[in-house]
Amino acid sequence: MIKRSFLFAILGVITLFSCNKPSEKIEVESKPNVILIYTDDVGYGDISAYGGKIPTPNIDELVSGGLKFNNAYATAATCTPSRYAMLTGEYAWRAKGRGVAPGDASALIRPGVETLPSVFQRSGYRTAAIGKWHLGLGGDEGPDWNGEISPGPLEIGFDYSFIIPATGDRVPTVFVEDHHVVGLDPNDPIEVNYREKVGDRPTGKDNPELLKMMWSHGHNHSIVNGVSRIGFMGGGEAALWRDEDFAQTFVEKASGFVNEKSEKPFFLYFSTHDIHVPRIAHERFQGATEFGPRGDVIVQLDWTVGEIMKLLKEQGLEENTIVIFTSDNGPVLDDGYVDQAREFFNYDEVGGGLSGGKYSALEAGTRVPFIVKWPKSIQGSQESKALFSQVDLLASFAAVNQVSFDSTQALDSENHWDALIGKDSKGRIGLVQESLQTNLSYVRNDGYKFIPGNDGPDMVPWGPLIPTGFKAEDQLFDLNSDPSEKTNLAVEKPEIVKEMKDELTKIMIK
Ligand code: NG6
Ligand code: CA
Repeated sequence: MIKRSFLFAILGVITLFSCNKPSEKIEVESKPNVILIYTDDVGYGDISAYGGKIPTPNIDELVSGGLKFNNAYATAATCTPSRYAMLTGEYAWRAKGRGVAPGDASALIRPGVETLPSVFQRSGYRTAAIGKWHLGLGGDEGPDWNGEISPGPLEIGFDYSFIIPATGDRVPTVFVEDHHVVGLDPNDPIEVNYREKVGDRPTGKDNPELLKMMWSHGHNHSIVNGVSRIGFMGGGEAALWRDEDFAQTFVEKASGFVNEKSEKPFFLYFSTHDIHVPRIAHERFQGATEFGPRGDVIVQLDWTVGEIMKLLKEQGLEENTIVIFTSDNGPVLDDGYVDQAREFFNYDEVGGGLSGGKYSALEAGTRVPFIVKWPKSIQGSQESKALFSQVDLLASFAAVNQVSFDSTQALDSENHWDALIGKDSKGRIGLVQESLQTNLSYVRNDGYKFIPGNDGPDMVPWGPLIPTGFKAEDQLFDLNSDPSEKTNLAVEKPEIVKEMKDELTKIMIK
């Protein structure tokens, strides 16, 4: 009896795991390092190689030395669901509670869930997460800021982590390294509350005269480093970060990780704070452009990429390291602070001519810059029109490493390794985009896009001045001839609407 159930358990495991046919095996001794530079709120038109007005020579060098995608997507128009899907291979909307996470949220990805970093670990890589996290920490009770913070990145496939727990604009305003807040004085414990005031820090609402950057909507709770945040925080004085130091600190931590002596290749999930709000560049980048703080943090982001590439060069690792540069969602101008972004930029330019922006169902919400550089195997200055989703990184890296993954968990991840390295110009057949209030739309590689009719608001309700793309009636766009989604073809082409509705439904009930 025991033997029989054991056998069934083994069979169960075997059927649970699937191994997509790998396109190419990478021999152990030549396995490439992988750095995934995951930027925050960088729009399709923000990088100069994509037409942006702020020069980004270091990022542009990834393009001249690699492959630039024109049809690559984040899975969602906000951070948490995009990151969730990319790291797990499962669209975030498949379960509730994976929207923008508060700063005291419990871990959204729990131990035992299939993840991109665990695929790398099983492939013999050492792994690290450095930068913004925003996927919750701790068990059902939430994170214990004054004790051991677990589960977190280390429990889901990362060997090392140094993170902003949520976002720069949310408390607690401290770094977490592995399981602990960095620099915390045990005699001054941290208290965090998202409903009512705790601690004795002044707030942006009551003491705006203390601010170095005024809030415009939300963001008027505890003041730390002259910036009021979302949420209240008491204590933790010795551990507080300085926003100006984010970029430098993350580069230093990345350098420490890359330079570690090891026989193993590495996977580094390097998730920048730039160019999310509050946009407070280091003093040496303040005024670097004539376009205000948003321009300055783009320059700082470009510097960061330059430093990462320098690090690889110094170590002789440039040739066989895959560097992927992309963004978690589309661009936003006023996202809650008065930082002149609205005066110096407009949505048309930062979205590269696409409509909408962060939060939106329109293209600029999720179509993002996506660049892959790998000198050993990818020729420079290439462009790809392949339809690629960030959710596919997991299956693609599993395939090329010839490791199995749990496809019942990572059920939306497809192996598009060939598209990723420029050998396949088609990519996916279709992909789902998640926008505000978990509304879904669907894009196909023939260029059609379907936004189901819904009763959501016309504009993002709280202040960024971004159209949601929602309408009561179904919408169909031909992105090939109408990339800015101006002409609704739904009435003219009911058969395509029906087809796409059915396809989307099939994916949703998968
Ligand atoms: C919104 C915040 C915005 C930003 C966003 C998350 C307000 C009014 N707005 O709720 O500033 O923090 O959440 O951004 O509070 S994301 O890129 O991490 O998804
Ligand atoms: Ca974001």
